Amino acid sequence: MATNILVIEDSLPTRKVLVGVVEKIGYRALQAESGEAGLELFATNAVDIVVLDVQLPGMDGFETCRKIREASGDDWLPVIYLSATHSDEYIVEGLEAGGDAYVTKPVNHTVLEAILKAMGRIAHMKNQLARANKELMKLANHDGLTKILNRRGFDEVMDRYWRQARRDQSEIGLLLIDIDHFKAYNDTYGHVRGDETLSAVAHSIEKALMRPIDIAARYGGEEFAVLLPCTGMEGAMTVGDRILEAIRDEAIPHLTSPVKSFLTVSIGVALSSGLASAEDLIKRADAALYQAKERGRNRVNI
Ligand code: GH3
Ligand code: MG
Ligand code: MG
Ligand code: MG
Ligand code: MG
Repeated sequence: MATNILVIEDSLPTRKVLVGVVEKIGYRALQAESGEAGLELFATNAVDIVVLDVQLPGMDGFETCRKIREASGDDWLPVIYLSATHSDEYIVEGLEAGGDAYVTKPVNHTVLEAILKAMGRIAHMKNQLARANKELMKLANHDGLTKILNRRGFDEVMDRYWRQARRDQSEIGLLLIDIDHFKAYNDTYGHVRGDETLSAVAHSIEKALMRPIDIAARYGGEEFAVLLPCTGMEGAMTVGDRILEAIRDEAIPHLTSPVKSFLTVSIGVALSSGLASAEDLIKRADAALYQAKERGRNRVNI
């Protein structure tokens, strides 16, 4: 991926020189002639490094740097000042405003080139770390076997949906799905087949969900959870029936099941309205699931 340098410099001749240095080392330059214009470009482009003139009409370089830091939040990127002012206090002020390097004008090409390359290395490392972090976050929130969200991922989404539902006074439907007589399944077909079947069930559940905001998670061993934001009883029951149907359609043989000769699940349904917390919602779905088991399994129960 190209390294994008945002060059903010009001003097056209100087800007041309700076762009020349940037392009010479293979980076791409985005140009702005004021802090305000620079911030606009910053908001709409993936910028890796900022080269920032300090003496600018309107907002000066230090102020521009502060605004860039505000706009990027936790996402750090190198900011290099260019300034004709050599005073130590000035340099300190600029670095305290969030800058990372201070190059005096007239700009020595070789020095700027070296600083850009050094900052480029740091920016590159930072981007690699950010990517690795994202990948790790994904791993941390997903189940290795079924590839759907795990309990931790579920808890995060639940937390988000719960707050959203409270804000706009909407309802959340929760389904807890437990495979019937799965211990017997493992005993009959072995754990490897058991694992494959768990993945198949996860896949069937996901296929039964129609909206992108509906999420499925592996809640525990052979137990799954489905969160349905902005959904009332009718909708939740419909999804529950569809999941039951999808797993029946798979017709995974389970000859030692006392329920059917193929794999079945039991589903407990609960709604958020009137409940004080997400924990209560889970408790309620769990109680409904328990009853579904008691009443003979292979069913959706409120
Ligand atoms: P019920 O109908 O009451 O739910 O009966 P059950 O046998 O499904 O329930 P129980 O809780 O007694 O057993 C759950 C089984 O699920 C036992 C466990 O070995 C199996 N299991 C849990 N996680 C995994 C897994 O990751 N892979 C495999 N193969 N089996 C698992
Ligand atoms: Mg200037
Ligand atoms: Mg059990
Ligand atoms: Mg079970
Ligand atoms: Mg269970």
